[in-house]
Amino acid sequence: MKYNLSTTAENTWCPGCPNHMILAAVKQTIEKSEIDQKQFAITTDIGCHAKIFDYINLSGIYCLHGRSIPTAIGITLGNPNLKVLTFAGDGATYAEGMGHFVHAFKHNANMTLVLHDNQSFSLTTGQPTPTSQQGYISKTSPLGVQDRPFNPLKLALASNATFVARTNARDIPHMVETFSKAIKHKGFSFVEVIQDCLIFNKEINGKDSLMYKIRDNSDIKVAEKLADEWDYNSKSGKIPIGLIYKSDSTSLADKWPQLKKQMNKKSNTKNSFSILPNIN
Ligand SMILES: Cc1ncc(C[n+]2csc(CCOP(=O)(O)OP(=O)(O)O)c2C)c(N)n1
Ligand code: SF4
Repeated sequence: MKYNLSTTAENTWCPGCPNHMILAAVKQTIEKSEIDQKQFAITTDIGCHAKIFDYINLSGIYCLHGRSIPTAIGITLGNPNLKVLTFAGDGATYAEGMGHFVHAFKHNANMTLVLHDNQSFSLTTGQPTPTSQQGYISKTSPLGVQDRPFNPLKLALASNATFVARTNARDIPHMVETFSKAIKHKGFSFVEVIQDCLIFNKEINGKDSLMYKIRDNSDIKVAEKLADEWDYNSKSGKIPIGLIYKSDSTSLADKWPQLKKQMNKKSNTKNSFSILPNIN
């Protein structure tokens, strides 16, 4: 299958930003999938991560801050045959979009959330997010962050997630492996990508030596233990990466006869997402 995933948009990510590697891994995942690129649709949030919208030649919607998940769910309802990917930041999702994040597990629509977690609202110059570590000094926290960070993986598991994974933005093969599993999952797959920001919240960067790869897991008790191993607060402890939890459960499309009927129809890419133009 031939792919044309690049665009001519000027790339304004900082040189060396791991977002470049996430983009490369997403492109490789799509090429490896052997699925027609017209069968993919994306939504992006607002933030450094969201510029991926301009750098990958896929149809989609560049959403309001915190709203990329419900928009993606809407796309799956409009055409359940599409492979829907959402790109969002830790600020966007765990702050502004938190309600949508939690409910996404409940709805369990067929889609993948790629969460670029750099523990900072980077596009707007480094304000702390819900996963920023205690003591983080920024323009809006001159005395250091006082609150404890929360753990999104634990929250996902407590919200009945059916697919929770974590990967490393500096490890392209691991991202490709993890994203490939995520896009095959029936239901809502959540992949948290641990990502350094080279400009803001630099003290939390460079955690590669703490990361270790796990085998695919489908035992909820083991998943809870794995999720508990790193508290987002410090550079101590171990950070498990890989498929933390997967279970089979009824997806949103399976619950609705109308969507099931649509899914059984042979997909026609002309009808798939043609109201939204490709960017080149
Ligand atoms: C409702 C709303 N609140 C705040 C903003 C301002 N804003 C735009 S991008 C951004 C930071 C995004 O941070 P994050 O989601 O962590 O992504 P990153 O830039 O780190 O990739 C903020 C606060 C906005 N556009 N809309
Ligand atoms: S500010 Fe940080 S996240 Fe944004 S492009 Fe630069 S290095 Fe990447």
